[in-house]
Amino acid sequence: MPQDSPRKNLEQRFEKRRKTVLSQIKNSIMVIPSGDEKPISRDQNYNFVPDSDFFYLTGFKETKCILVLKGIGSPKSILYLRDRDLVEEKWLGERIGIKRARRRFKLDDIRPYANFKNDFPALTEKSEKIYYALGSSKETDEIIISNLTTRNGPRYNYPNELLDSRLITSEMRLVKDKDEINAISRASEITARSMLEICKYLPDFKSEKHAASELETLFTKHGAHGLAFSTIVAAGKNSTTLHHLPNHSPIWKRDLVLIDAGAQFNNYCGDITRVFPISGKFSTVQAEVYDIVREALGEALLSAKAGNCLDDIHNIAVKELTKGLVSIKAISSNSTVSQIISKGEYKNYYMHNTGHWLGIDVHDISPTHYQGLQVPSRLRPFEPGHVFTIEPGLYFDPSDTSISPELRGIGIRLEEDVLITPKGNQVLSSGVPLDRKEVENLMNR
Ligand SMILES: [Mn+2]
Repeated sequence: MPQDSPRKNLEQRFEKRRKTVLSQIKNSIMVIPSGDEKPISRDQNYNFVPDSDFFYLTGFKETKCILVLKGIGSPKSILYLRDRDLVEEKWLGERIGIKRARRRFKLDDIRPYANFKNDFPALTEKSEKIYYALGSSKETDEIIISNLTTRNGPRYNYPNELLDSRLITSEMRLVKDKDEINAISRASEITARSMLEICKYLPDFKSEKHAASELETLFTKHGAHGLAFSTIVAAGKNSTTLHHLPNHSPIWKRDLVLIDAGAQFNNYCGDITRVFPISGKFSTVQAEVYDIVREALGEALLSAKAGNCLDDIHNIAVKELTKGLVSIKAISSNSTVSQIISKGEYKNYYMHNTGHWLGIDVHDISPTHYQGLQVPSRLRPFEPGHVFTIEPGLYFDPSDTSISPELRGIGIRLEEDVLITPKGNQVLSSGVPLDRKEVENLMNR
């Protein structure tokens, strides 16, 4: 039997996802724009990134597109996009156009973008609900709102209810299919490999900014398509700022450097954090803090299995970190660990959650319901195919006089990307060592 072409397989995957949506929106319609360009200043725009749900359902990345999934009568999927325009394309690059899109996509209809506004009343006739995420495109917002707002409502034969389309897509996107797992694994591998290669050279770089650029160049060299988020390179006390952006100040010999970065592959994200000692060796106090965070990550990882949830992972990490805070006397040992936790005293040094879902978005979309009830996604039991990060940390403010001077300005975070499997879990980011001695060895290669 001849094999299907990769392109055809790809299109079947997106068609399958659209059919899953269509089976859930009987007598209703879903509208998902690819999103608008966002200006930096004057006539300059940020790099265009398509709306994640739009990408999930089409695999397509052009601006000014609208996917319409119509669950009224016989289910239909329609894509609105801009036709070819050779003058515009001369400036902005080639686009697919109506004719080629009809050949490529497994959609029921392809129509010109400009027609959406006039088509909208006919599209929604007899529809009960519109599923649409307000704010996803200004132009589409306006069309939908103006059609829904009437002084003589409720309307006969047209939808009177607007529901967030993400109620459906967030649930679908939580369990990753084989292709998605492959893409996240690639993004993670590229991130790990690049970090492994760069850490030895950290003492040679002029600044955090220089290190960040070199790391991003390695991502590209190893096949990344982009960045999952703004690269964090934080030297010395900058590591106590959770989302510190790299600056031009030099990296000193005594510094620890925290790198939290992620490559993007096929629009899927990796997200890894490691901490490297520039001198090649952690000081005694740095080593103590590092080992506490390492231990918290190791313990949390043991609980990353089907049936547990992000909250379980967080509670385990908090317990380990708190025990450590007592052992290094950052928190007084007059109270028990559970008392310290219930009073929240550890939050001075650990102020974030221990993980987040990972996917097309680095903080991937979280569903709000489970088995028909409103349930926060941190209580959602893990299932095979869930992918998330585990990232405990400890941060000692440089100006905190309640702790010993040696602790001040130390920030350690360690982060792995984890896939839940039928047997337990698989760490997708294992390419960079975690154990302190091994990290020191990397620096002294
Ligand atoms: Mn993260």
